[in-house]
Amino acid sequence: MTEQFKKDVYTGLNTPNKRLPSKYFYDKKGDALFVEIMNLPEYYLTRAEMDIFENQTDDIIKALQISPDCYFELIELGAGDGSKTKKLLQMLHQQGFKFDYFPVDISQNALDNLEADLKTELPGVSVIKKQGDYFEILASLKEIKKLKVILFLGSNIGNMPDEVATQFIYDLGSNLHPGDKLLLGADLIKPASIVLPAYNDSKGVTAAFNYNLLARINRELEADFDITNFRHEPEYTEQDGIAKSFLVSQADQTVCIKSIGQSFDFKKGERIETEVSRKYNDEVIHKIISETDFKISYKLSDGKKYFANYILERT
Ligand code: AVJ
Repeated sequence: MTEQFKKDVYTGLNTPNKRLPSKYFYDKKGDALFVEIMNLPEYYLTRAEMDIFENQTDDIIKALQISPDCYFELIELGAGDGSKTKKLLQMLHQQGFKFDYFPVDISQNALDNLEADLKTELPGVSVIKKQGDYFEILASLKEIKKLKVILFLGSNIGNMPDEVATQFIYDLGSNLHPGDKLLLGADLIKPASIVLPAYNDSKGVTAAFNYNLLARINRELEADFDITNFRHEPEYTEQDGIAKSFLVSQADQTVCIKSIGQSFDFKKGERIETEVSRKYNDEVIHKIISETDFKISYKLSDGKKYFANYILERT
């Protein structure tokens, strides 16, 4: 883990347009900050997707086209706290569907908490935790030729540039069989007046989430970033539909990262790109899916049309 972290920080800071991979936001501190973000009034994404899972649970189940007597595996990639999934699990259980729920996450801690929570809240649902890499786990599950429904929610896909997202969904398909389903959560393109505050909340939680990436490099790679010398800066235009977050150097400064054995110069105003959060419309989604072995079979969106869940079928 640390070796890969070192390598990624080294590569990212040695390119002319400095960047750091957003996946490193999520250490213990970052996980906690992200939970706070999901509860912020400005961060509409979680509530919008929750609206779909709460108010259109039946439609989701109908659109998945699974018959009540056919067993399936419900596999969630990046399960988190499972608050949205619970609505679906409850309804599936209530309607007598035969399934096991496989939450997949890199964090054993997140999985243990989710399991404990489901044990009390939905004792009738069978939960099989899978800790590790998404593709390794899917490859191991592919051997068992059971019908699969994959959940990839929260617009987590948005952290990937379109080519990477296309490859990711294609690779998911390689680990599935025809007829399997993928339920994909996607934040929709909307005006900057709504999107920007979601990445620049008034309490500064998103800024703290961004700064934690530097703090983590300080902690784990023995670096001496002075975090007060960087400022959180989000960017978004409705035109391209891509939100980005940066850390802007507030002065000419040099930072030493001991475990890499290198110093890095930052000019005043120079930016480190730390996250891409792509927003979607049907055209972008169709283009991505057309280059995979999936077809779009249904689309659900919330009352405000902020967010969509696409149901894709492996062809
Ligand atoms: C979890 C990747 C969907 O991009 O909106 C929240 C992460 N970053 N606030 C997003 C995030 C800043 C989030 N995703």
